[in-house]
Amino acid sequence: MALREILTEPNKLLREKSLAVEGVDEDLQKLMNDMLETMYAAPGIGLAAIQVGVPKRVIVLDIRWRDKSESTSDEKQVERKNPMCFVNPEIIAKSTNNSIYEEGCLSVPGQFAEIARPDKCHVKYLDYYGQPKEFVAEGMLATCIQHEIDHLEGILFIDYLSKLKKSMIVKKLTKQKEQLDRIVI
Ligand code: GNR
Ligand code: NI
Repeated sequence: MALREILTEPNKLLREKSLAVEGVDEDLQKLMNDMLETMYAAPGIGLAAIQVGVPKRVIVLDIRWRDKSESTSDEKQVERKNPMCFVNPEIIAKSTNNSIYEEGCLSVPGQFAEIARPDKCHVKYLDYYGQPKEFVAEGMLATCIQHEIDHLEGILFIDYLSKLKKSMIVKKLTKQKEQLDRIVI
């Protein structure tokens, strides 16, 4: 496994449409393992392949579930890893009800905004082994899957904000990048 570099806005690659994967082979499984390692290290709860510069329709997620049954006197919660991989994910149905979550994105560092999205979605995909699967995501998981599938279309959560808010964020990120470039030189 290896850590990969996460691209940040503004970056043309993040606006590219990712291509469907033909089938799951060892190389693609290695990509998914690297993406999970990169996501955990960030840390984040989801990652699309294009965020590490690979324009393939692959996403990984881990909405860690906290196990309260094992809580100690300190009400510590046991966090278990629950990695999920989705190849060629497609939303085949979504609810008309929306829910609002505060979203962030590893490609839009330090920026957060409340975004409304359908609160349930039915997703069709290939799993880590290339097996066709379907499931219904709800709540935070539904938001996260839609956020990741947006990446495959070159869409970022800031695209849902007003022009003014979005341009302020992009300006900030551009400045940050220019400052980083100066330090590197
Ligand atoms: O780590 C992440 N947190 C998050 C929070 C709310 C909604 C979506 C996300 S996904 C994000 C990681 C990321 O950028 N995935 O593309
Ligand atoms: Ni993101």
